[in-house]
Amino acid sequence: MDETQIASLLKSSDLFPLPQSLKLSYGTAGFRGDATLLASTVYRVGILSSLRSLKLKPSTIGLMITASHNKVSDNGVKVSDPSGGMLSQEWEPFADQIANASSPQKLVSLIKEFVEREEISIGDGEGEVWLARDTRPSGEALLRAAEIGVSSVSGCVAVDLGVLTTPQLHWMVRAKNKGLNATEKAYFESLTTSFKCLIDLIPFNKSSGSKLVLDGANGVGGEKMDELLRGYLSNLDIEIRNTGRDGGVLNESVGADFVQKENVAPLGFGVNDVGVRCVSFDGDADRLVYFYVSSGEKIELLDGDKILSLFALFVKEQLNVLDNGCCRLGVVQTAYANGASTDYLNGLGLDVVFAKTGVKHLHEKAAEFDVGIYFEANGHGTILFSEDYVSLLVDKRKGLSEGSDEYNAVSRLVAVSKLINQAVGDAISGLLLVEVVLRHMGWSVQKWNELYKDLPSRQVKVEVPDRTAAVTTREETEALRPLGIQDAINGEIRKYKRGRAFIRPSGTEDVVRVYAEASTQEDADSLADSVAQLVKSFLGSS
Ligand code: 16G
Ligand code: MG
Repeated sequence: MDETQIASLLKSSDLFPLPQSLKLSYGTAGFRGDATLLASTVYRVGILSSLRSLKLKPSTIGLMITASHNKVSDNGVKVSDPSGGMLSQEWEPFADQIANASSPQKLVSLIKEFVEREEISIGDGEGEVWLARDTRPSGEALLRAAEIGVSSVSGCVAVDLGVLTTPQLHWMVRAKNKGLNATEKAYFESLTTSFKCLIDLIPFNKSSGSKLVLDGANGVGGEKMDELLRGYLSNLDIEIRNTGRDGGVLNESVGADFVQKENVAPLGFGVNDVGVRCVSFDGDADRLVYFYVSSGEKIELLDGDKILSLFALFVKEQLNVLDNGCCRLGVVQTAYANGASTDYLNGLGLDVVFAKTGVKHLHEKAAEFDVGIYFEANGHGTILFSEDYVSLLVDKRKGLSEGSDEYNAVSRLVAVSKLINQAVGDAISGLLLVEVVLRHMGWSVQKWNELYKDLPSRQVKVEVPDRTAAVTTREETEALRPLGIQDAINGEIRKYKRGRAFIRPSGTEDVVRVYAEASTQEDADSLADSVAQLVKSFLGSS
């Protein structure tokens, strides 16, 4: 790094002093916190993104400003790698170091050291970072901070894409680096073409389907869905509520996280909607859950596990037509997946594997298959198709007669690979695929819900002096530390029919989480309580 570069970094970082007492960790989903404290963080992540772009040149990196389902006064920042996936975990420690650097001098010396170690050549290359933000009012100013960070690295430019959903940005970054058309219009067109193709391939029931009501969480998802419906899919019958234009507050008693955690209808939904198929997005539209109001405020929730099961069934049906089509199909869940869903998927003869909580971990496992389907119970997930497998399908189709069962099955799989976001979970593309599969099966939301019945479950969180004292196995199903706690938990589990429980330190909050399920709600509650007691007695309560 030459003197001019060092001077430029020192000068721009003076504009963004680190607030006192701020201690951040890149965590499972980037940096998050109170928006008023984040300018220095976002500026520094701008620098990191430029360095990443230079390291992998020629490449475009994505930088998204969002705090997803968190409250509106929070914000956050995360980075998309050229593949459209999350920032490589190898760079996370550097992200933590620079975000917490106490002074401009310290910051610059960390950068200098890193640049040397990683052999990044600044000055002779061109770097590019694409920036986007969700609808939070703090987003615009934070985006300016990111721009300054990006352009303080010599040769790097920031491109402001304005308001987008998180998965749109990931999709566009991926497309750009593959040399494809990478505009928002191209995103909408790709979704529209593959959706229409799948609808045309529905064997009998070509009805346009009954109305769907979308809860947009008062965020970017409702807005973008509206654009898609107006501009591209005008004959889809979807009513959008909680658009954010009618005075509602982002994520406040609305959205996928609220509906899934509280198991109640979001604001704006109630008795008039009994039995109607409804779907909730989260604040940046990378999660979705379906539900219907059963009576009053009560809902039946169709969470990520149920969406996963629906998708797995559909993909498997196509593969069966092809005699399994030489395909290694796998499904990936986390320890939070309801045990009934895992039983169901095993019953379909599927290869079910478990990953640690957090999208990047599920994504990595799913990518090991030809077709890997992953979902967290909270509604984040997608279907990954390996490029080799898609090429194999496309070649295979050439030898099949048009309109044959095999030809149609191959065409469906190829269309799904284009519809469903290959970079990250995407509520808009997930919604379109659920709608296709329901029509394909001729199913109502109630019929879909009957695939299996969720086991009653309970989640609680325990505040402890040091959550890192709880250490788990890789898949988080068992605790390795504190010593002895797992035996004690097993002792509790044995007391209940179909009992299952685990603990894990949260990656986003200063707590240890407890999950329990059992054959009745009372048992699940009581198991959760006794495991929470164990956490307190082994780790102390704060
Ligand atoms: C983040 C993760 C989500 C995970 C959650 C767990 C991403 C994009 N998001 O929101 O996948 O379920 O953290 O939170 O990776 P926890 O560690 O506090 O339980
Ligand atoms: Mg989200």
